[in-house]
Amino acid sequence: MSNYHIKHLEEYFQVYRKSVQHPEAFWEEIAEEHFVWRSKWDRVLSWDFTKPEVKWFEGAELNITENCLDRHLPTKRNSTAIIFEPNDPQEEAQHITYGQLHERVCRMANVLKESGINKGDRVCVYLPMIPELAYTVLACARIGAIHSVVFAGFSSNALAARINDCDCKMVVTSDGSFRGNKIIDLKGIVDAALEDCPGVEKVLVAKRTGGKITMKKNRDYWLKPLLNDAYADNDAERMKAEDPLFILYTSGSTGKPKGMVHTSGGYMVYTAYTFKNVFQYREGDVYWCTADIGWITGHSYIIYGPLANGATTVMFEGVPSYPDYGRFWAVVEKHKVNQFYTAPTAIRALAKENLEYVEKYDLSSLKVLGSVGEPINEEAWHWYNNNIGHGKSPIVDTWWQTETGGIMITPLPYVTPTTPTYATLPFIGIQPALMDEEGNEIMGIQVDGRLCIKFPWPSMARTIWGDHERYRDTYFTAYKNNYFTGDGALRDEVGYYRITGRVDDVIIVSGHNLGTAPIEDSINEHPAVAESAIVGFPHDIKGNALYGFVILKEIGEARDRDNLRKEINQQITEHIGPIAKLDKIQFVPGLPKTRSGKIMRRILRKIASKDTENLGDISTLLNPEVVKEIMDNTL
Ligand code: 7RM
Repeated sequence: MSNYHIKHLEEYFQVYRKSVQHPEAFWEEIAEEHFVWRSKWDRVLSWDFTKPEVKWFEGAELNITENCLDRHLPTKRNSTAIIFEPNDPQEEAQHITYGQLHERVCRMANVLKESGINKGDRVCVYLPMIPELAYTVLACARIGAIHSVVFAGFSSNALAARINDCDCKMVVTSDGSFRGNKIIDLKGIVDAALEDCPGVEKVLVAKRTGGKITMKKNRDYWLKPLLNDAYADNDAERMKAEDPLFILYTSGSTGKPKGMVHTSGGYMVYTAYTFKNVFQYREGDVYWCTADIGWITGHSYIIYGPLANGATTVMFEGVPSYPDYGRFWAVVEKHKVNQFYTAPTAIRALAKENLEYVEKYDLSSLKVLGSVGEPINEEAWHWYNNNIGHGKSPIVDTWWQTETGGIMITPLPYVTPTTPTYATLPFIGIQPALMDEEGNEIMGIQVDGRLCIKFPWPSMARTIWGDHERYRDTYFTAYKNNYFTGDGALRDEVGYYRITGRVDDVIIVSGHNLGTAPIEDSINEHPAVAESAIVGFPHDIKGNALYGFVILKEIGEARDRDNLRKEINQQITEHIGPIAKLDKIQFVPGLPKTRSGKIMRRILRKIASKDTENLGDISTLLNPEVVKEIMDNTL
């Protein structure tokens, strides 16, 4: 039996048991048999959640890019590592082989070194989804520089804050980016940001749009000529397993963004192992994750996890709606995608559109469908299952976080029977716990509580850059000796987990704890509803009452609003009970979303409570304009 590739349910339970009973022996075997190390560890794991301190494979040396690139060369030099699918479908896709990827990463590594970047330096990467983004991230890892990728949709202020927080010496960017029919002047945004970033010495600029930009003398350099002049070979730096690999910022509910620090060895082992099993990736498959590399999903499941397995990974520059709403399915057909991984927000947006956009394409290559980022509501799940998977491709609803580095609770396709809205079972090695408000673990089945993790796993973030205390306070103080996720979850009668949303989304109405997700699910099942978000607002008698923001589908637009309100509440009463009925229902054109597609309930909560003096920073929203529109029409 190979513990590396789990193929049926008994095997899952058997390997799971082993992984929690003998975690060190278990992870040692995975690490030893499936990766190359320059030197072996002295100790598999040492940990103390009170400090908190976690070390995996201490004493070992490796380079993650040797595992992602060099070791595949003997067998895969001419196999495709990355398929680059451009924004414009008329532009030709690029099939980048492992041989080519290796060479380009080596050249980029040499460029970074010659530009004065040393091991341990921070490099900010502010690039669109073009191959240079992959080259840069991997080149940093190759020389031991710490990459900090900032999603290239963030504003200059947000960019400057992230550059300064970790003292980046360099920014790698492009002249501009293509997104749908828009061209964005990325270099202009970088120039504005750098007015406030005295520590940045050099800017390397990839050419993408050919737009007019200004190049600052002795600071800005075009990348292409540097790459052409660089040596095509580069000896990977020996890195310690616990050396930082990257920093990735994630926004907290308050305060400045947190620079989560991930390290090399454990992150590699866990992302590779989860990739193999969660997507049941087989030799020759084509895998596509639609996330941006600016998010953890892109780091772990476009770059590191797939490449560590020698997989073919699609990198898509565009958006789901360009040139029309069929683009995802056109790409699936074109590249014969076998595993497709996206977010519920994208699924809901596409489900709103005419089915003809789906039916035009041959989706028979698909074997596995994935979902990540927020709870997938039941209606979206069925739409995905019926129209994309044709009932034949299991849906893996994967729960995890920037902080966890890799997928934590998930079905394994063709292994774990799935249930809509359930992330199902913990991945191998993961020990979840549900806690009550007093900090006691809730045992048994058919219970709900706050989701914690009791035992370290290899890819957990080790600290917040420059603020270890905040790391401890945020994740390790609420529940002693546990990592607190910030999410609520329930465990059903077979032990499956359902994530009910951030615990700050729990609303207590007349003493009843109501999770937002099940109520939104119920609303979304109404045929006229496209999407919804509910929040609580103060109520004299109930403590809190529920306020729903509802986006209608086209068919709903023509309907009588008061009737719709009645029908929605009727439906909630049937699904959940009268306690979950909404006091107010406002029909809105859109919901305020973060750039990774999560609804910003914080803003809706303020609007519902008529407390709009201080909405906080809304500049990082995907659609700040919708906020005013909603405010002007509050009930
Ligand atoms: C991977 C990612 C993390 C938060 C997390 C949850 C929510 C993510 C699911 C989910 C329900 C899921 N990282 N979340 N996946 N909720 N079901 N399958 O999204 O750091 O950006 O966000 O996202 O609340 O804590 S993240």
